[in-house]
Amino acid sequence: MQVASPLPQRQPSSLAFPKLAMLMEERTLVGAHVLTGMLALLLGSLMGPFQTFRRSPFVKEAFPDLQIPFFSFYYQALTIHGVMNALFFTTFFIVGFTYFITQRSLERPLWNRTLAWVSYAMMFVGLALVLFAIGSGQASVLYTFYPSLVAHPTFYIGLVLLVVGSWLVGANVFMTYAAWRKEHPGERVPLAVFAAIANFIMWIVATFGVAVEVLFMLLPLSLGWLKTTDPQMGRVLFWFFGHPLVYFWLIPAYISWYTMLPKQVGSKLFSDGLARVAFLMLVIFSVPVGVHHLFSDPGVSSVMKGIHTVFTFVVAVPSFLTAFNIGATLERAGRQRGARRALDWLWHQDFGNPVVAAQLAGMILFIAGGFSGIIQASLTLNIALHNTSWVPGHFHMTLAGAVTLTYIGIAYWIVPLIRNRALWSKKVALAQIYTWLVGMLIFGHGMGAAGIAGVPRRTDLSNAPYVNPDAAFFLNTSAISGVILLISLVLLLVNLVGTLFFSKEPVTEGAPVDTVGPAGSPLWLERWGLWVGIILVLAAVAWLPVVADALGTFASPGYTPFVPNPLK
Ligand code: HEM
Ligand SMILES: [Cu+2]
Repeated sequence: MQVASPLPQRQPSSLAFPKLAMLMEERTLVGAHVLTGMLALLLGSLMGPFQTFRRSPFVKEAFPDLQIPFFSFYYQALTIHGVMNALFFTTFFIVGFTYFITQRSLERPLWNRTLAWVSYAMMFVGLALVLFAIGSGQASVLYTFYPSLVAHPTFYIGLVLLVVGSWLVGANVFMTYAAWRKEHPGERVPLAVFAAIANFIMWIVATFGVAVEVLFMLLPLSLGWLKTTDPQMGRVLFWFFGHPLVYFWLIPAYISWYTMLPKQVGSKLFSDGLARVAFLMLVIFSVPVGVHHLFSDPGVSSVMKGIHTVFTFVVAVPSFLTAFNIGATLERAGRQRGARRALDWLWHQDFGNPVVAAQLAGMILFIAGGFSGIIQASLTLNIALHNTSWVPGHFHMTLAGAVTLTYIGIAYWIVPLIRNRALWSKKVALAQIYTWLVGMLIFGHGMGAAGIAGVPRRTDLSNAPYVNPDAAFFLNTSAISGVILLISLVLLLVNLVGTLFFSKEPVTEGAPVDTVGPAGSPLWLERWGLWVGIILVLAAVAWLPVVADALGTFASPGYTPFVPNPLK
C-alpha cells in the first residue's frame, strides 16, 4: 500500500471555465458531438416502434399493410436502427462527453483542437457514407455486418472513418492527460478522467479486431478484390471488438453515476478507490469474454467457450462493486432527505429532478438487464436463448435502458450548457424519462418472454407463416411498449428543440465536475503501461486459440442481401 505523499502546490489552471456556461470553443466542439449523437439516436430509435408493430400478431391482423416509414425493407430499417443507435449515437455522444470532462476536470484545453475537429470531420463523413449506403438499400447487413453478407464499399469506408476518427480522439485525450500529468506530479487524476482514459485504452485495443475485419476482409470483398470470405473468422474478429464495445458504452454512464450523481443528489461517493478498481476490472476483463457471443458457433472449441464463460462472470464483479458503491452513495443521500428505516432511502430520492431521475431509471433497468445478462452468459442457457428475442430484450434494458437513459440525463444538463439556456421543460423531461422506463420494462419483459417461447430475433414476423401462439401476447405487449416509447422519443425531440431554439431562461445548474482527485487514492492505479500490458496478454491468451481454430475453415462467396446469388 502506498502512503499518500503530500500534494505539491497546485498549479493555477491554464484555462478558466465559467461555471454556468461554456467557453465558445467548448460549446462548438462538445455541442457538435453531443448533438450529432442525439440526432443519430432520434433517427435510429424512430425505427424501433415500427419494428415492434411489424412483429405483433395483433397489428398484423389490424393493419396488414403497415410499413416502416421511409424504409422499404425490414432489414434496411433494422440496420439503420442498430447502426445509428449502437455505433453512431454512442460514439459521438461518448466523444463529446469525454472532451467535456477531460477539459473541465483537468482545467485545460485539449492537447490539439485542430485534431479534434479533424476527427469530428472524419466521423461525420463516416456517418454520411454509412447513411447513404443503408438509405440507398445497398447495406442491409445489420449492425454486425457479418460476412458473407456484403454491403456497398461506402458502408465499410464509413465505419473505418468512424473508428480511425475515434482513435485520434483517444490520442488527443491521452496527450491532454500527459501534459496535465507533467505539470501535476504526485496528484491523483480526477476519477472521471481516470475512467475516460481507461475506456479509450480498451476501445483502441478492441477496435483493432474490427479494423482488421473491415480492412482485410470486408472492404476488399465488397470492392471485388477478394472472391471469397470466411464467415467464422469475420464473427471472431467482430466479437473481439463487440463485447468491449458494450463497456465502451457503459463506462461513460458509470462516470456519470460515480462522479456526477453524488453531486447531483447532494451526497459524496462512498469510495473513490473502489471505483477505480471497478473501472480497471471492466477494461481488463472485457476483451477476454467475447466468445460468449459465439456460444452456438461450430468453429469455436468448447474449451475456449468455457474460459470465456469464466471471464464473463468475472466481468460481472465490477458491476456488483458499482451497485454497492452507488447504492451506499444513494443511501447517504436518502438519509439526508429524511429516510429512517432500513430501506427507506430507496424512495427518498430526488425523483422529480430529470437529471437524477434519468440515472435512477437507468439503474432500475440495469438491474433487470444485468441479471438477464448473467443468465444468458451460461453456455447451456445461452444455447436455448441464442438468436431469440430474449437477447434484444436484455440489451434494451442495458444499452437502450441504463446507458441511453443516463446519456439522456447528461443531455438534460449539457445541452443547456451548450446553448446557454435552461432546459426548456422539466415536466416534459420527467414525462419522457418515466415513459422510457415503463416502455423499456414492458419491452424487455415482452421480448424476453417471447424469446423463451422460441420467437426469433432479427425477423420480420409479419411475414412469418407461423408464430407460436404462446408468444403472441408478449409480442403484442412489446408493440404496446413501442407506442409508449414512440411518445417518449417525441417528448425528447420536443425538449431538445425547445432548449435549443425556444428556451429563454438562464442556466441555473453548473457542470457536476471535480477538478481534483482524492489524495488518499492509490497512485499506482495510474500505471497505464501495466494495465495495457495485462490487457494485451489476456487478449492474446483468450483469442489466439480462437483465431487459430477459425483459420482456413470456410471459404464462402459474398452475398448481397436480396440478391441470393454469389457476388461474382
Ligand atoms: C425507442 C425505442 C426502441 C424500440 C421500440 C426498439 C425496438 C427494437 C426491436 C423490436 C428490435 C429487434 C428487432 C429484431 O430482432 O427483429 C431492436 C433491435 C435493436 N435495438 Fe432497439 N429499440 C428501441 C431503442 C433502441 C436504442 C435506444 C438502442 C441503442 C442505443 C437500440 C439498439 C438496438 C440494437 C443494437 C438492436 C439489434 C439490431 C440487430 O439485431 O441487428 N434500440 N430494437
Ligand atoms: Cu458480450
